[in-house]
Amino acid sequence: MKNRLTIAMQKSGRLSEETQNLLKRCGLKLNVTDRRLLAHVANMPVDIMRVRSSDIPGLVMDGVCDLGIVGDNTLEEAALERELLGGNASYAKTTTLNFGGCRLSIAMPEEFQYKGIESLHGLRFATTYPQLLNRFAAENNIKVDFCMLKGSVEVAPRVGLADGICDLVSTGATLEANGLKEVEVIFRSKASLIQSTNTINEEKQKILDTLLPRIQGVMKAKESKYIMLHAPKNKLNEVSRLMPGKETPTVLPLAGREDLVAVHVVATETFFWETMENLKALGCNSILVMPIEKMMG
Ligand code: PRT
Repeated sequence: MKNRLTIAMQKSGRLSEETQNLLKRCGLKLNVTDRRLLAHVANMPVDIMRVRSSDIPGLVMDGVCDLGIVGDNTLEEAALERELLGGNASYAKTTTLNFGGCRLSIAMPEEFQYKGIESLHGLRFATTYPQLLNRFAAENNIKVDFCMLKGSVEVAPRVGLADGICDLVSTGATLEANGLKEVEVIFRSKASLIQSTNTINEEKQKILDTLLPRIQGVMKAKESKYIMLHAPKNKLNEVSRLMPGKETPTVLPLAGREDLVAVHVVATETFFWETMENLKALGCNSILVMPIEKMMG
């Protein structure tokens, strides 16, 4: 594997499909349908190591893998744990990816009288993230106890294992189904691309220099939209001001129309229905918002 770049990704779970899609959109031909831990990319000198999420930070920090895609929650917890144990916790965060969004929150039974962070002092929490919980407690001058659970954390208060929980939340439906209410968000997370701080050889660096701009290009394209519309010539300034992002619009003549022009722009920010309605109110029509597959430059 000396001259092949190794990327660690979650084998199966919430991040695995999005990670595979990202790599495929970067042009990597990967076949991860079998049970193999190591999958070879057919068209690039890249290997994909498919492991549990919690193993990814360590594999990158120890330089076993050159890159890893993992949730910030898992990464931060692992880094804090390594720092505590005096291990190597260094890595470089290359890009925050736009998937895997969630928050690590403290949740208490519905009937709990929450009167601010101090009302959590002395309580016991079920969690998979003791380091992040401890850091939050220390930053807020409270002391808390914890019991480590790697699954079904939400049931802990009901069975008398803990007073509350500290767990990941995305929609909040699981909390609600278990009679819990979110009282404090202690960490916000997304998936990230991380890189080992170990020196790599020239061959691997070349692969990295090709791959990283592609990953950034895919991410940028995912967030961007290509907008086309017809606008009244005398309203061009107002139309330009309504366009999201900082790109300068392209203005093109329309055959046989002196009063209208075609406006094309890449919007790097969310293009809201309200903006479309405001454009229409200015006299624009044929407003099209299209996804972009790849972007570079
Ligand atoms: O199995 P493995 O060891 O690989 O790791 P894992 O157990 O962390 O896997 P997985 O697939 O559950 O989660 C992988 C990563 O997805 C997490 O580390 C987060 O970065 C991210 N993520 C995003 C989430 C959630 N959203 C999420 N909602 N991870 C877990 N949840 C769980 C949460 O623990 C709770 O049980 O979903 C439930 C709450 O969801 P809502 O929508 O009801 O609020």
